[in-house]
Amino acid sequence: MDLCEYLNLTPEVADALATGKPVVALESTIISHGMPYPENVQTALEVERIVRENGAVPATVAIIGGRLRAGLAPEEIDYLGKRGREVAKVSRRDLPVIVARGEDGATTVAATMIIAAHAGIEVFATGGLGGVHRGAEKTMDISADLEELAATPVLVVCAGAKAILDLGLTLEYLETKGVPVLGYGTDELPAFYSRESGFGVDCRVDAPAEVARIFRTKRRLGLAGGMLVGNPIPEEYAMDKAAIDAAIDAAIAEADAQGIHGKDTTPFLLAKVAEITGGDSLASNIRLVYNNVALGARVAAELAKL
Ligand code: PSU
Ligand code: MN
Repeated sequence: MDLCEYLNLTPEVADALATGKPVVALESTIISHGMPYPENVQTALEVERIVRENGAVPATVAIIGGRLRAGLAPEEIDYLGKRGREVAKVSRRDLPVIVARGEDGATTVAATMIIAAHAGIEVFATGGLGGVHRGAEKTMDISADLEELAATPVLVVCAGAKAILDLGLTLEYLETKGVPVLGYGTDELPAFYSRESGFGVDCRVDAPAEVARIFRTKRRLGLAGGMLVGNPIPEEYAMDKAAIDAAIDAAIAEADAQGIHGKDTTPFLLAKVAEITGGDSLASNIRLVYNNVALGARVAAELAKL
């Protein structure tokens, strides 16, 4: 028995995969732990609409009642969004526990990649990636997302990573693990709320077809693992770097003071930054996700031709 025995696809996703139509996986931790209700549910539903508008079938990934799912009904998205942080945040190590107990889980980038790969979905779009946390030389807090990119053949489109992480160390880790990091229309890894980070990517790409060709070539070469595409937030929604950096510094200080650690760190920091910046960071966050899923759908459409 393998993981597929535990997996349910919606008829629409199953049909798209069987007939070679483009499909884009979407994660659910961003719904339950990454944004407040009701914006999280509105965003998740709008994201599915944008994927369709750009020519692909959306497959929101989660665990419901112990079943791995690719493709959710709107009521299930609403359920995960309403329960928010009461839903278990599920990364690779949490999968067996939640499945064995028949519980619900919101999947991180890592767990979404695992489920997408088993379903046969090659493209996954989200907001931000987990990575090497600032101070990781002491805490060893390095997201399992990075190991998953090293191991699992899924292309991840994101807006880079928030400065709650050490972006330089995150890129070093990905380099060590042999994960290609592409910049979409940029030479730099985007810093989530802002377009620039000062850290260079491996290669700049300027068209969805180019991204698709590189990913397909990676797989044909027999190289294990995934690939990362950093897609900068549209200029008009980018935030002032000084303001967002100050909010992030304050959030990290608060997390340290409260002794937040382990899987709680990222959700805590995300919520704190949103609180400190008022609605501003949430509005930017939503816009960059829309931008990423549109690109993901266009890349998936190109990949389907190769
Ligand atoms: N970064 C964001 N928004 C998010 C996350 C990260 O800007 O919602 C979520 C993603 O699901 C990611 C997870 O996979 O947090 C990483 O958590 P950890 O650092 O505990 O691996
Ligand atoms: Mn961590």
